[in-house]
Amino acid sequence: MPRPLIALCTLYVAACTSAPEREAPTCGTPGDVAAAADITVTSRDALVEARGTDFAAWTFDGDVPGPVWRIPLGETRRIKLVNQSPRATSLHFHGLSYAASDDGSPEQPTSMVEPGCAHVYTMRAVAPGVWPYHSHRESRTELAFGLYGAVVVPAPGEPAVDHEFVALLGQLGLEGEAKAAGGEEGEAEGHSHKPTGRADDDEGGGEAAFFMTINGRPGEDAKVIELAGEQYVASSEKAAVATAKVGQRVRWRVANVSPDDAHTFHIHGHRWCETGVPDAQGGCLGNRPVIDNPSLLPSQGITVEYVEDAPGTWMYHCHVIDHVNDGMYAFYKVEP
Ligand SMILES: [Cu+2]
Repeated sequence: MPRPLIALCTLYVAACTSAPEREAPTCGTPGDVAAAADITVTSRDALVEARGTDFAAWTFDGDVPGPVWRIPLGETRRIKLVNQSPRATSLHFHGLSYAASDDGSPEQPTSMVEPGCAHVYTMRAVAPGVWPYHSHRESRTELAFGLYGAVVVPAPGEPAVDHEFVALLGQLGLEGEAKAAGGEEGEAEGHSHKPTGRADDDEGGGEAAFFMTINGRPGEDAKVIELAGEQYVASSEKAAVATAKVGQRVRWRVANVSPDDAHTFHIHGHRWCETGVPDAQGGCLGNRPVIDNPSLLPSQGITVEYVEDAPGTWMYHCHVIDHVNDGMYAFYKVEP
């Protein structure tokens, strides 16, 4: 019998004689389980293939990263999180406007979603940008094991582009730490272990997995996320390559979703304005500088835009070389 039940039975002997084997979840917002929403997302554990191993990830909708949503400026979305994982999870949004009760942090307990429960977060897009979201129960571990995604709020009047890609710079696992992680005293059964990333992480022993990733995969297994209509779609094939043609206008939505590390975003053979797109003479609006390797601290995002002028197959990557070695790179092909 789980320890919490034993404790409960000590207090409520009579009740326990007829109590069911399993504790019913105590939901912070029980009415939200059946509530309507514009978007529904499910947290659940899943295996994610990375460099030939199955990484035991914590996910939104079964993959890493979770969905990328597009919300027009000024619009509101009711986003429902259904928790099918064995531990409490939440949605905590950057950059959007919301009531404190939808913060998705332990300080707002009704916005934390226990296993088997649901919560509807009401989010209003008030500022353009690429904004990460993540579970905020234990953010460091959750970001490292996959519980993140992003919201894109397009700037009003921004020009249509031929390709809009998303690149979320993150990781799978916590380098050098996961192997030592073990059960936590006092946690309820069913979520008593910290993840190691190995598919067999209940068995003990072996090397803990760790990768630096773009869109949830190390380089060899690159995943491309591209806007198709009003939806961001992730590639399903292995080693996907982002593609464009000379003369096309290309936009990247880039964000750092690592818990601790700063990243940069560099595309070989390319450069762009810190804000906006270079004019015909290569200058930038307001004399802002031309750059090719912006820095992103954790949970910062940036929009990159240029008119394609460089045929070839190019690597794009974080320029912290240790991160490249751990997998934070992918490829971009420009046709003439
Ligand atoms: Cu990096």
